[in-house]
Amino acid sequence: MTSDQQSSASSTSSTTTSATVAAPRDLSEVRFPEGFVWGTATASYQVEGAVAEDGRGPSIWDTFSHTPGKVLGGDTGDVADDHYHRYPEDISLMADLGISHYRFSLAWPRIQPEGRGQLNGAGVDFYSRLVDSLLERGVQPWVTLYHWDLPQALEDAGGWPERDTAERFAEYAAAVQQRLGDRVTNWTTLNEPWCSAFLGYANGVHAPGRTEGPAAVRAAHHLLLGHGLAARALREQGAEEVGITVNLYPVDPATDSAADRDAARRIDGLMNRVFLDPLLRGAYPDDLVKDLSSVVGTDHVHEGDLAVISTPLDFLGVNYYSRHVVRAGTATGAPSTWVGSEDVEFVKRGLPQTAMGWEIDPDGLHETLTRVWREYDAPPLYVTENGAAFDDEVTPDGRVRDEPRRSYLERHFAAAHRALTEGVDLRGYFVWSLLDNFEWALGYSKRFGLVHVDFETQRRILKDSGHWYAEVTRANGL
Ligand code: IFM
Repeated sequence: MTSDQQSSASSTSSTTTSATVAAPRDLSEVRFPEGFVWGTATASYQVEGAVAEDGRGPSIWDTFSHTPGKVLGGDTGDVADDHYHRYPEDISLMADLGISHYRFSLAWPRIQPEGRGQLNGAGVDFYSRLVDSLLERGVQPWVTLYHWDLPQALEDAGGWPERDTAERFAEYAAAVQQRLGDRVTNWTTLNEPWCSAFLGYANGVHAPGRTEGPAAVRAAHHLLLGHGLAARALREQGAEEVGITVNLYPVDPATDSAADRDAARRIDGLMNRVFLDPLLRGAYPDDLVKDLSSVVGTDHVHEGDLAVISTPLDFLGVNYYSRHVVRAGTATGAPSTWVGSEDVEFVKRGLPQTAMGWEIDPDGLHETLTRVWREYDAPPLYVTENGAAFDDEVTPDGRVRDEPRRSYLERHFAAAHRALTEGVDLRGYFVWSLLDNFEWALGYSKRFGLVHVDFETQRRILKDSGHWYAEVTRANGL
């Protein structure tokens, strides 16, 4: 995107820019710009359940979670939060939280059970009802088209390592926008393509569970291509705001040695620049292409692909959870996420961690936002996910006193605000997650919600952090 395109994208958006955000003297003075978007996020397979209802086809996550040994405790998304049936109650909770936006994903196999062809009317109707109910309660729908639940039929045909999957994705995106585009203005093509490509096809901890490094690199390219093709199709059909969400990490070397600095460069390439550069500069980074040359060639990158992939964005979603600190080490021979850099080791710094074992590093959010803003010609940014899992407990009085989550969020909101005061055009923030839900390979063992869910009874309880978040959204500040 050129500077002209960027300023035109900015000027057509409904929210104000960050130019006038003053630096606060303390947390109580942290105020976000007028129109700042406050939201919560979920994803279809993590919350919906109802996997065999109303014509939904199987996804790779149904297959994977039903394969013994793949998900902790044998958990599956068969019921999850039963959001498919309980969405009216969940929308009431959103209203209690005072959020203006709800970020959710569409289950592609609910809409196209086989991943191609005619739409399943009952699946579309579900999302249509959801959108209508949100709008009735004054909550704007923020739709993600793909949050990892690929129709199994497409995986059977080769999955994301095959170019055809990108074409199928664009068709699905265009078809669904025709049905919901009269009420949905914000369209995110993909959530965290890094996870789909590298956790799904390189180390296999996510569906479809393949451990083929070269296939993972091809998958990353076809995810990007699918994004670009879909973005163009959505635009041509008049979609107002089109973007993508990537998960980014600052990557630091453990020491100043040349070997550790090179390890950090390589992981930054595989984690961040592999997506940011094609999307925002129209090219893969030279050093990454060189790093991967012994693993996979570039035959899968066709002429014109990068122009499609770098179709201008109206916004970029950034998901942030922690920082990577790395050193050069020795490959173990086990399937690795880090294709071609299997020798790199990840180092802990002894910081407090969430229940995921992720070190808590709010400065990393500030660093990520300012880096994207300064190093790339980026469109307006949104934090589309940030949040934390902790081992919550319901006390006998029916409360969840999750002070660690409240404090985590407060520190990250303050870090995002700091980026705003430095000129980053950050337009909104979505907390992950609205509800405790199916945390992928870790099943129901990790709770990220602002709302506690009893998975036996489906009873919901707004946690203390949720009550606090409601104050933040109403005050538009801390
Ligand atoms: O639960 C996930 C979500 O689906 C994608 N981003 C990270 C979250 C926490 O792991």
